[in-house]
Formats: sequence, structure tokens, C-alpha cells
Amino acid sequence: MKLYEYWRSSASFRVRIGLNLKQQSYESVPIDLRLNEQSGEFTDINIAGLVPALRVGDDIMSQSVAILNYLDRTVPEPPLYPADPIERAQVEALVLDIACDIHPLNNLRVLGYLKTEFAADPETVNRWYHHWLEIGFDSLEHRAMAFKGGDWFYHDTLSMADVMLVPQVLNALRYEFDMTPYPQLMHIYEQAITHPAFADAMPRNA
Ligand SMILES: N[C@@H](CCC(=O)N[C@@H](CS)C(=O)NCC(=O)O)C(=O)O
Repeated sequence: MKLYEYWRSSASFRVRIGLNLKQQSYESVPIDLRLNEQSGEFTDINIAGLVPALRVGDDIMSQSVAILNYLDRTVPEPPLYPADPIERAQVEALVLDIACDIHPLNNLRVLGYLKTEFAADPETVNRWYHHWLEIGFDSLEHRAMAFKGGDWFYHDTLSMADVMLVPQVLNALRYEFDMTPYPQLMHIYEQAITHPAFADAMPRNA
């Protein structure tokens, strides 16, 4: 397998965690977002110009959640979702909270567009970033407590919810977002990054 990725990309980080959890070896193909490589030849791999993408033989998959779901179907252990349909839907909702309602608003190209098309200065861009993160994390903190408030996001069992949360929290810390109002999210993050699958996937080790 070949993973097209950028070391600092949170969507790539999700897939690295999944590959580690499933103990799958892969070749990393770096796509440097600072050099805008995602808009060059890489569009032959993913026409959307976004990392990550995973090549398996002649087949290419995009979208981190689709890739992780593929891994979960092909390598069932350890499972990324609960077996019970209701519980699975609850974990999927946490995944979508992050993948659909938080991450896209703060993506590189969105922040770049604010700068180039609306002349937003760095402080304004930061306000935008923090605003959407605050709305997203406010509800995630409540959900984390409702789902028992243990060491992992959902009922104290490692799941896709953690695979999604950890890169999003790391990204928030990088953008100097105040995590004080989110003690449970921070607790999950801090204990998760001691797990080898998460620790080895951290951007510094990519
Ligand atoms: N929904 C996509 C999001 C992918 C995405 O936004 N990737 C970012 C890095 S985290 C990217 O490639 N950004 C390039 C850009 O914004 O130009 C997924 O989960 O794979």
C-alpha cells in the first residue's frame, strides 16, 4: 500500500493511526502542501487535490474516512466501530461531527481563500478558525461526557471517534486554541497519544 500524505495534515494523520492500529505496513509518498504539490501531478491520484489518498495495487481511494472504513472491512481486528447498530451509528455521528462540521471549515484552502479573496489578516483568519472550532468542540465535549467520560471517546473503548478526535485536537493546539473548556477532550487526547498506534503516527514521526 502507498499512502499519499502530508506530515502535518490531520486527515493524513487519521489514516496513519488506522494503518498502525491494523498493523499494516505501507510506503509513505509525501505531498508537500507548503509547495502546493496537491494541485500538481498529484491530481492524477486525487482529482480533488486533497491528501490523503491510498493506493492498493492499481486501485486508489480518497477521503480519510472511506480509507479507514476500507481498512476496517479488510482487517477487522481491532474493530474501529462497535458491532451494535445503534452504537455504531453513535460513533459514526462523532466521526461526521469532525469530518463534516469542523475540519472542512478550517482547511488550508479555506483559510487561504479568506486571505486572498477577502483580504483577511492573520488575526482575522485565526478568529475564524477558533470560532468554528469552539462551536464544534463545545458539542463534542458534551458528547464525550455523555458517552461515559472515560479514557476513550466512546464508552471507554478505542474507536474511530478517537482516530478522528486526536488529529483535530493536535491541530487546535497548533493554532493556539484554548483547550481549557474541554477537559474531557484533552484527557482523551493525552492518554491516546501514549498508545503506540497514535504515538507512532504523530506528525513528528511521519
Ligand atoms: N475530507 C477529506 C479532507 C482532506 C483534506 O482536507 N486534506 C487537507 C489536509 S488535512 C488538504 O489536502 N488540504 C490541501 C488544501 O487545502 O489545498 C478527507 O478526510 O480526506
